[in-house]
Amino acid sequence: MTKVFIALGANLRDPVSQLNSASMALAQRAAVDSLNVSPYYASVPMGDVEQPDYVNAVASFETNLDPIELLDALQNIENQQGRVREVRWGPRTLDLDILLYGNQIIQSERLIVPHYGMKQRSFVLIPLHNIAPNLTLPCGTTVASLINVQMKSELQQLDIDRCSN
Ligand code: ROI
Repeated sequence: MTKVFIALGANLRDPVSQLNSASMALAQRAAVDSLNVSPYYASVPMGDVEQPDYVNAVASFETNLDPIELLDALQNIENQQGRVREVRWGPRTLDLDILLYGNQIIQSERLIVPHYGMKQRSFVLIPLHNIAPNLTLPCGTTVASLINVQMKSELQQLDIDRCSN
């Protein structure tokens, strides 16, 4: 079994419902009782494309899937939830990114892990820190050390009933 961390993001078609549905779909791929989902956060879109605010979260679970099987499973979930994304850096119904696959460093054509942008993104680091406060990345850096005051000001925790299983 390997512990994996997945970033969830959505900004179209009721983003909170998208994340709830995705969490339930992830639970079906996760080892029993191993799924953890962070609080949900509203976050201002990163990038220059004019688009609605995002809802972001991070999930972790234990899995027997190898990295590419996991990637395929995530893309299936995105597609099942009717993912539309025409514009690069544009809005999407659901984005599921592998942040971490155990302590592995993966650089293949389809998959780069750790996720390339995760060390700079408040909407990844803060929910990741919520569910794994003592986590160290494969490069040796702790998640806690990457979070600054500015990042905390970029997110607003949503006070809603989220799906935790
Ligand atoms: N911006 C935010 N705030 N959250 C995201 O999940 C997100 N995803 C993206 C881009 C377009 C880079 N911007 C984002 O893919």
